[in-house]
Amino acid sequence: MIMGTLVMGVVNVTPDSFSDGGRWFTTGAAVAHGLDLLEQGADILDVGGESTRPGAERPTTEEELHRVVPVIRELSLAGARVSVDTMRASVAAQAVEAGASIVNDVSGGLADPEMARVVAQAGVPFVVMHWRGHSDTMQARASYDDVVAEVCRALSQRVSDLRTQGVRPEQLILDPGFGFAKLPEHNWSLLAHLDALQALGFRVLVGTSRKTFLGALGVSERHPPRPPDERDVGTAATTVIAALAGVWGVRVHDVASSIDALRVVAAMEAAR
Ligand code: PMM
Repeated sequence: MIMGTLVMGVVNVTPDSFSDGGRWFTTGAAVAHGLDLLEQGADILDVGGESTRPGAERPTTEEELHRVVPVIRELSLAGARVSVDTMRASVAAQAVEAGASIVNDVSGGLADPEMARVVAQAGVPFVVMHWRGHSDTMQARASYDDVVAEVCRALSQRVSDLRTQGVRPEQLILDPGFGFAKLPEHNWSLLAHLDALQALGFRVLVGTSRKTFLGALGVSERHPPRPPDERDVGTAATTVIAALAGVWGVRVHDVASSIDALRVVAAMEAAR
């Protein structure tokens, strides 16, 4: 941890994630990638078996389990703090059994009515992301009058619903859901107003890594939008913004550049 901000490294065990789909698709490759991210300084490894890119098809539960459980088991045995990125309660339960100590649900418990019960029983931290529907339809729902106020209101509603379902407030980590039912201007507003999210009084996770709104900067006739693997410098800049806002963690693909960015912030803060 640098500057009080944790770095969560992404381990996508999927054939089709938007930025790294297929690269770590076998158990061995995913575990090796996770160990590499730990070496680079990741505090948490976020293991997911379902791509949430717009338009992606969902794997079956069996397929998702087959993808993530062996990877979680091996990385946990190697001493890593692991989160499972899933919308399915049964996957979350088996992931926790295999060693995951955080559940990261991009639907914040909305996609599976059993999720709240599983998380309440497991007692582990629960990342609740702002979500308006599965990836096949989410961009059609990217309409807001005041995105910051509406995301804060929706997350507050999730907090109270989850509490009535037995999840304890200290388990909750809130995430505004960059790129999920959001147009570029919505993502920029949320990034500019992380303080509003922090003011809800919970830990906050920021997941801007390699997202489309970063690739769209500086586009001109001579410069087409950047592909995902050329968005790490932009991502590291958002890590600086998130750290200055005091967030709990950033979820990133390229751990090394965000660690460097956090070191810059820490050195600057130490000189104040
Ligand atoms: N984004 C993706 C997947 N999981 N989880 C959280 N909490 N926040 C996010 O912003 C988030 C997430 C999509 O990115 P990927 O396909 O590259 O993993």
